[in-house]
Amino acid sequence: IKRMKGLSLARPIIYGNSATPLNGKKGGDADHTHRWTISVRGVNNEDISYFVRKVAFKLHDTYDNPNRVIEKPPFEVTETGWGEFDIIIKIHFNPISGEKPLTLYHHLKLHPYEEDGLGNPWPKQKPVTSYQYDEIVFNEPIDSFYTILQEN
Ligand code: SLL
Repeated sequence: IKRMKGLSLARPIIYGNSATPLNGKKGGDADHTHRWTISVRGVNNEDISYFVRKVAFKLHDTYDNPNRVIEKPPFEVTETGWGEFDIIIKIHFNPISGEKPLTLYHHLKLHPYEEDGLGNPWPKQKPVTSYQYDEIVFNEPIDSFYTILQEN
């Protein structure tokens, strides 16, 4: 195994959630108030599967099968529910890379802030989003993985 000494490469990702109130529409259970999607994706929806092998989303234990492993893009989970909680996101990289999985945390956001910052209440039934930009840095990547990163 040859490593690219002194080199590092970064790849941008966006992770987080969107949520829409169900407004009484049929969701899952009767007490569910929102439909939401948690996702890990590339900037401008760039396909990240050349370096991401799979993504595991660990949901709250109130969900059936809370560990959701997504093996191909889009790396996302859509659910309905009633509450906010922390989602543990574990990104597994292309096995060629030899990189350890990366763990990220995201607080699922369902409810908008109470006001818009100008003193006006935020409409309760408006969809909300909570996304973060991040850069995954690969330090001294294995040469074959370096080639894959550069070619995509
Ligand atoms: C809270 N600490 O109390 C948080 C927990 C859990 C939300 C929120 C489950 C949906 C289902 C669901 O929405 N859990 O039953 O499938 O706010």
